[in-house]
Formats: sequence, structure tokens, C-alpha cells
Amino acid sequence: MKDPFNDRLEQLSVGSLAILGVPFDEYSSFLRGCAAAPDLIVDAYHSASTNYFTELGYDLEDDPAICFMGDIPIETYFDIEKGIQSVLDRGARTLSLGGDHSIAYPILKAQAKRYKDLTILQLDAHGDLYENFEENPYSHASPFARIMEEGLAKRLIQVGNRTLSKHQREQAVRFGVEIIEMKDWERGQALQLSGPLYLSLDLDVLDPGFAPGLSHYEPGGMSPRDVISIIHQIDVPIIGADIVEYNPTRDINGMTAMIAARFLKEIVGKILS
Ligand SMILES: [Mn+2]
Repeated sequence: MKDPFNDRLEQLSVGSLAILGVPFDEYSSFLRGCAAAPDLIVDAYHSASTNYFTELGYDLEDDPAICFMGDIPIETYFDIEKGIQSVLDRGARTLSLGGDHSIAYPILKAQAKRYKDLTILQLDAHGDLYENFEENPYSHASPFARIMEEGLAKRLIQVGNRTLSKHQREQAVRFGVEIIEMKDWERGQALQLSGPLYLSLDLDVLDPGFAPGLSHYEPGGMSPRDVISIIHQIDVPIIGADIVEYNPTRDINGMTAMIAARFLKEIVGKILS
């Protein structure tokens, strides 16, 4: 039996934007639940409670460049890399809906084969730079250590970090990570971005007061407006993106799914316009 993902691969062409689910939460350190996120974010995207226009006026409805792929077939962790690779091989771009943040490493393994000198913009309450976490080098607390030690990106820019441990500060120095900690970030602050850019959006960059559907509550975070403003500010080509760490088991009335869907719309509009 063919699965929907592989059927839809054939519909992709150069310039398509594949929105795909990565239902993987096995490497979450605290709570599971993110694996159920992708379908719920897509449902929120299509919610009749709102429309298909981005804030910047891009009309997403019936845009032939957008392809909803369904979920990457995953039996083991590195199947994620294969799924992303199969989309990139069609000349399409990927916008991945997690899943926990561990998915960023296999995604970037595939992206780095296609795009050289990547800059990653990571919006996140956490650095995810642990050498390993609870003896798992692929933990969702470690993907950016793996990415940087393998040279999969030229620059890693983190914004919103507010949980740096001593070890993670050392790792950041070791890898040359550019960090704008939440305590130092100012609304409207210009980011010195370079392309090609990969955007990794961990929803826990948000203050938990806005977004109950998170595994890790780190107070003192961004508002949805702050994140949308950062997305709008991006002035270099975005070659791919992910939205991770939505945990529907903790959400209230789908509030956080609607925020994720709004971010998804703004990112899609930014990529395609
Ligand atoms: Mn995080």
C-alpha cells in the first residue's frame, strides 16, 4: 500500500512548498505529546474561524505552490532525514511541523546537503546545545550541538533563550553561537541575518501565559506579536522552516494550535511572496 506522503511527492515541482508533519516525540526529555501536533496545526490553519490572508496581504487560499503532504513515514529517527531529502530532491522546500525539537538535526542533515553556508535562526526558550542529555545525544535538548559539530550551518542565531546552563554557555562559545538572550532582547530589535536562512521556531519561545500547549513552561517569554514581528522582519531568502514543540495534551481550547497556525501562515507567506 502506498502512503499519502509518497503519493504527494509526485505532485511537487521546483518551487513548491511542502508542508509536512513530523510526528515524532520520542526524544522529549520531560513530556510526550508533540507527536500529535501536526494534524492539529493543519486543522487550525484551515479553521473557518479565520481566513487565508497573511497580515502582509498574501492570499494563501488555493495557492498552487503550497502542498500539504501529510506525515513523513517514520519508523526510526533518521527516517526524518530521508523524508526531507525526498522533498528536496523534487526541488521543493520544506516547512516541517513537529514533533519535538530533536527533529531539527535530521532535517538539517538533509538541508545542508542542498544548501551551503546556512544561517539558522532559532527562536526558543532553550539553547538545545547539550553534548548529550540523559545519555541521549539525539535528545530534543541536543540537536543544535549535533548540527554545529557537523558543520551543517555556518551561523546559528538564537533569540529568546532564557535557560542557559553553564555547560550550554560553554557549548555556545565552542560553536560560535550568536545568542540574544530573552533578558537582552528588545522589541523591534534588528537581527543581522544572512541567507540562505533556515528558521527553527520552537513555540516555547512564547510566554506560557499565551501558549498553554507547551511541554516546557518558561515564564518571561515572547508574545505572539513579538514572534510575528520577527518573521516579518526576515529580509533574506528562507529555504526551509520548522515549527516544533506544540503539545496538544496541555493546550486549552486549541489556543496554542491557532498561534502555531498563524505563525505557519506568516512563514508560508514570507517564503512565497
Ligand atoms: Mn525549547
